[in-house]
Amino acid sequence: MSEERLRIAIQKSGRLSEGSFDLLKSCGLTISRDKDKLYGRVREMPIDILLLRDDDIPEFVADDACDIGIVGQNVFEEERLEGAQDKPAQEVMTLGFARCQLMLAAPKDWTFDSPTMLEGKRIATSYPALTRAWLEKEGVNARAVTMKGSVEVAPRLKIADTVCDIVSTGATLDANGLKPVANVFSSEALLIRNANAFTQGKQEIYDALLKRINGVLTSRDAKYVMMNAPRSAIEAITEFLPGADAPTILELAGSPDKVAIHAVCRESVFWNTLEELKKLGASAILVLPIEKMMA
Ligand code: PRT
Ligand code: ZN
Repeated sequence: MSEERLRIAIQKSGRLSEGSFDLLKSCGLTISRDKDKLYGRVREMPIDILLLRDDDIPEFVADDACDIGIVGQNVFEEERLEGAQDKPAQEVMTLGFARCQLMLAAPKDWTFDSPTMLEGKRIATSYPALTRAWLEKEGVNARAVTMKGSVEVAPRLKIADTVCDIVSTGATLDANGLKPVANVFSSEALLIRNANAFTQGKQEIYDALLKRINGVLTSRDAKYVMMNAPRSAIEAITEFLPGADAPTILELAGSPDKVAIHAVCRESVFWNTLEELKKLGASAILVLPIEKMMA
């Protein structure tokens, strides 16, 4: 039986891998793969996984070798600006992990007050297209020098005056005597797809997977919040609940002045949220995780 299968490209190992595997797992997919192989097979749905270097993912998806893929926005946008493909892959949605920033960084002893300070300077980067686009937007005439790795050592080696590199905690810059001075591009993991229409079979698998991904993303920060509160405080509490739809209000037996309020909060519920709710008169506040959610 020839069954159509959707092919997904994800990073084999690196900073996108764990988040990509976790997302697929949260969608109820188990991937059987040999450790060294470049290929995985999903048991629950007709889906194959190709494990690649992140830089190859946009091209594999653009070329139809894979149908969809997960890649950093930084890599996707760099390749798009370079115009590497005739018909580039399309962005579907951001996925909320592998967040980082492409930052312009300068030696710590620089007093950096404006991008015009970069006029005539050499900037070492693995992202020359993104860097040039930013320089153009800022109206600065500087040179982007392409380096594939160890960009942060370039100023010390006098290869460049400054760098434009990916920053997450900032520890690497700090250890190399550099400080971030301007955000060139903010990035997170991105779902991309081939630009051509899928066959009906593939489209059905894609739609089913996308529904699950959406469900996972919306329930990730969501919490079910329950509390008791004075009837008079319903409005104030409802307004305060982060990202909540209309809450459910329930009678409390034997307490005509009090109600139970139940709500789904779609944004993070922090300790200070609970403290504020308490100030508004809420008591017996419970915050429960939501495992799955589908609109
Ligand atoms: O082998 P392959 O080519 O697949 O992987 P890779 O080594 O090219 O990429 P990888 O795994 O390092 O990163 C994949 C993607 O993760 C990147 O394209 C970004 O979208 C995202 N990401 C998130 C990061 C970081 N955080 C990050 N911190 N990519 C790189 N870094 C590096 C950065 O280059 C610098 O060397 O980490 C260092 C800075 O980290 P801090 O914490 O010291 O600031
Ligand atoms: Zn890479």
